[in-house]
Amino acid sequence: MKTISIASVLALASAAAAHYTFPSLVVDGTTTPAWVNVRKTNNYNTQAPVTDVTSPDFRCYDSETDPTAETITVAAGSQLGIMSDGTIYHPGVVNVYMANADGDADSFAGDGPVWFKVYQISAVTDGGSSISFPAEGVPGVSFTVPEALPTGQYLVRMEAIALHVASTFGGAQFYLSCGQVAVTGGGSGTPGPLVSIPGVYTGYEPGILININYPIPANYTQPGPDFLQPVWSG
Ligand SMILES: *[C@@H]1O[C@H](CO)[C@@H](O)[C@H](O)[C@H]1NC(C)=O
Ligand SMILES: [Cu+2]
Repeated sequence: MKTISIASVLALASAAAAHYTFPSLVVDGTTTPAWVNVRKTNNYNTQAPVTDVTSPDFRCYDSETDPTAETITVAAGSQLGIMSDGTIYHPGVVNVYMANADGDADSFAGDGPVWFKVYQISAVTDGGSSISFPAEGVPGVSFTVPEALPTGQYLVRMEAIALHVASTFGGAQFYLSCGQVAVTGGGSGTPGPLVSIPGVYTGYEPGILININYPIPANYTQPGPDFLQPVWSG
């Protein structure tokens, strides 16, 4: 008879619970309550990732929740954080995209080439002897809202790409959500390059379709619209 130890049951339970969502922002150092300033995602219960980068849910993952979020004010030049409901458990990388709502963020769908990248955390490689993921195991991320970002309402889309089973097509797991912010005191920059989401990835990018275990990648190419200008910082 095979006995199942308590330890193995706990290990299974924690493996199943190892996914995550990003339900909160951090504004002026305060973490906002879950799903108040972030549009509630379909996986608010399951925490399951998106794996189809062409799916409409790849944008804000809210096709089943029909969410309304409150738009929170953030000053250009200040720190904006995005928090998970636990930690970014899996090895992988992070991108944060924004899109100008050109009006009210409540009614802004984010269609078309309107998204630009404002922040990323990539992998660290050293020619093939090791690869590490600075975003692994952290509870959330924080970045500076560019001072040159024009005043107005925006969607802020968090994207954590888990790469632990990314060696087959569709294996990379995307944990994502969209917050709503009103940027004040902004500048007159022109954010870009602009991409559509979905559309920004095919799933075949070297940083998405990748075996991170063997052989150890000698280099890592962060997924995103423009290798030469990876993030728009104003
Ligand atoms: C590493 O660099 C080579 C040469 O530029 C490129 O073809 C390959 O896709 C890169 N690998 C990754 C994992 O980004
Ligand atoms: Cu997981």
